[in-house]
Amino acid sequence: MKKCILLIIIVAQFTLAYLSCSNDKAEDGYSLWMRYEAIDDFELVSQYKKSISEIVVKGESATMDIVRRELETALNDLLGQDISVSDNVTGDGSVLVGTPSSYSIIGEMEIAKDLKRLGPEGYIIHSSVMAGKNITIIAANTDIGTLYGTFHFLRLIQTHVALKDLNIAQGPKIQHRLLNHWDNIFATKYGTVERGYAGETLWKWDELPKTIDPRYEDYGRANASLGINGLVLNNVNSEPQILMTEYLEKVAALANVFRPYGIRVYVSANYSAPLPPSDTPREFKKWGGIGHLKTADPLDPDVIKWWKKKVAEIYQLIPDFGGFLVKANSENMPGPQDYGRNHTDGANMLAEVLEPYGGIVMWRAFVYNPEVDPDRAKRAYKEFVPLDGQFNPNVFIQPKNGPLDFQPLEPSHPIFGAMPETPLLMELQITQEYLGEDTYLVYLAPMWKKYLDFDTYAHGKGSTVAKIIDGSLHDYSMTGIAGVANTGSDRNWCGHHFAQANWFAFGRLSWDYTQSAESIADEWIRMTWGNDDQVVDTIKSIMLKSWKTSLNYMTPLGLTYTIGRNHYDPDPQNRNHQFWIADSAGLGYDRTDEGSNAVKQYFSPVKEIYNDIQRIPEDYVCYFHKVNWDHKMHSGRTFWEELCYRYYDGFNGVAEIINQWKSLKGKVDEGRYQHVLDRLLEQQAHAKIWRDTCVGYFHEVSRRPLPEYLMD
Ligand code: BDP
Repeated sequence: MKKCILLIIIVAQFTLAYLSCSNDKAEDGYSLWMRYEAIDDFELVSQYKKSISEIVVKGESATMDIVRRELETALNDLLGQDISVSDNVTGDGSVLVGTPSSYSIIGEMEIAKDLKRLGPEGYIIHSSVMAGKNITIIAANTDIGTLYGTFHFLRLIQTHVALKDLNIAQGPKIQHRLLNHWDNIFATKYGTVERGYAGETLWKWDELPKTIDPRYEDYGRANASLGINGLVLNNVNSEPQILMTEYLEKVAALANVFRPYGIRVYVSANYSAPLPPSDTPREFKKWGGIGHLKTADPLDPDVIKWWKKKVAEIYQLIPDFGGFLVKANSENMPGPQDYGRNHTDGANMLAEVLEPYGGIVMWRAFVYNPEVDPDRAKRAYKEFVPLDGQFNPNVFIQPKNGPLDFQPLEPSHPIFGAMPETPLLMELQITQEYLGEDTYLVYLAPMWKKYLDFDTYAHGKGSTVAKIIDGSLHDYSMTGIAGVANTGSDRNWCGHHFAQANWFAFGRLSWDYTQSAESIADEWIRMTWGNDDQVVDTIKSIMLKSWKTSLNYMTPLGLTYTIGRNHYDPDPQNRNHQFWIADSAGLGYDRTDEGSNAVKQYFSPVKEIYNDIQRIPEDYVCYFHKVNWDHKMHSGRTFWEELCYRYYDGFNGVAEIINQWKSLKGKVDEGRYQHVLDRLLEQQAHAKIWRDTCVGYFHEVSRRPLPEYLMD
């Protein structure tokens, strides 16, 4: 009988293993990088089973319950067998999770010394011996730290790393790692997520606070797996109603879901909130408020009182509320300048009100008032840099990565390095507003790395943007980074299956920006698509070339804004004389010392290099120079030929990607395979439109012949 049962178990195990590695398993992308697919390498599984025989999670809290649940589900799924959960280490192979306060023995161990320097969110994963037993310990100073450590530990298994002699100690390099949701609380002309391409907003405002969609929990979990610790829930073009009690109760309900995942909630506040409601439609951009005051002047005592009361109400409902994100005096949003005050007056008033509760203000620097300077690229710097040192300590200034907007590529924002007394929180865009929305496959980490690694020379060589935002260059009192979220109600969260990689990469880089775009891609692929060598190598190669590919058929050589008003189709004709000038002499925007002199906003030697057409990196040449069509490029081609070459190269790159993707048929699940292929084919058709429209237009303006080799 026993033998018979054993046989049944073995057969069942083989069948299970077979089923789980066959590629017709329906996958819809909902599980993201937490698929916990059963490992089909029996050798590896047996090694893992030796290191993992039981789970011992010390501590009672909602977060520790999540840790327990995550470890149990993940390990059972990955290893294909039930892992026992014990109260104490009973033998070799225990995975022990805890903090010095939940399990005092941890505090007495050697690793406790390391824990001290890792801060509240850091963790240690260590192969240890306890009471003569070989165990793996996941230790942290706080419960949240153990959750982060747990996800790291599971990542090792998901990516098939051996669990021998583990000695991992990590803490985040940046304190505030935030997603900015551009979600509207009411449906507007943009749909319910501005620049969102993955369905509707995740927040079901109508149902909250009574009904809690189980998806919120999954969202918290996914973000925690990346170390994201803050969510700004609503659009920077903020509807003032978010601050009404009715909505704050909804916000509080979301905060309750996210709290055990280490995530604080924030809201975008509308500066007009103290004013009475306006019945003017939003299209006219005349914002009213939710109050009854005649003014929203930050220096008016009644206005201050109004905000104090509002903030007290918020903290009553949400004791760990994060603070406000504010888009003021930008794109018709109201702000202190409407009352003759400046950004300092505006931000500091809110900061003072939030300060007693530990709240912060994130004041956006995305401003481009034409009265400040004829060159849009110079305006934010000119408005903000003179105010350095005048903001309260709990104010971040939040610029975008580049000075214009989220273009496929721009130079780094010159503000980085120029505000040593004011913490700068960099805003990146995860959603692909200017990069093909949910149609294009574009992996953004290589672009973000370019910004993070950019050397500003603010304090000489090595003054990278990363060192500015992590606070080490200027000794900032607080540090932060934000990504405009690309998530929505689509079943796979992000629209395009590959857009998940950008959410993942943003989180991973926020935690540790020293990781390479390649290693992050490697992790994501293994966790999301599988560990098969061919799958990993092919997808990685696709991802790493994808951004350059789209860049080349959209805005090569430092061009920006060749895109139409819908932010999707090409429309160079209507952008000429707006963001660059194209005529029979050449193409670009003269920002040298003979032009707008935007180069002056950078430090030496960057400014001299950008000023010199021979030395500037060619990727930025049209951004800083009006380039003569016959200018000789490094390739030996003329500028005109190079421009055409890039457009064609970009288009050809998509064809190459499609071929690579096709080689994976049968290697990845059919559902996701076909979904991605369909989008790639759509991308290819659109890339052709881009190439032909742009080359055609510049051909007409330049009156240069099309290079012959392109005619075949
Ligand atoms: C632009 C977007 C717009 C945003 C704005 C911003 O087109 O939808 O409101 O940025 O960041 O890129 O405030």
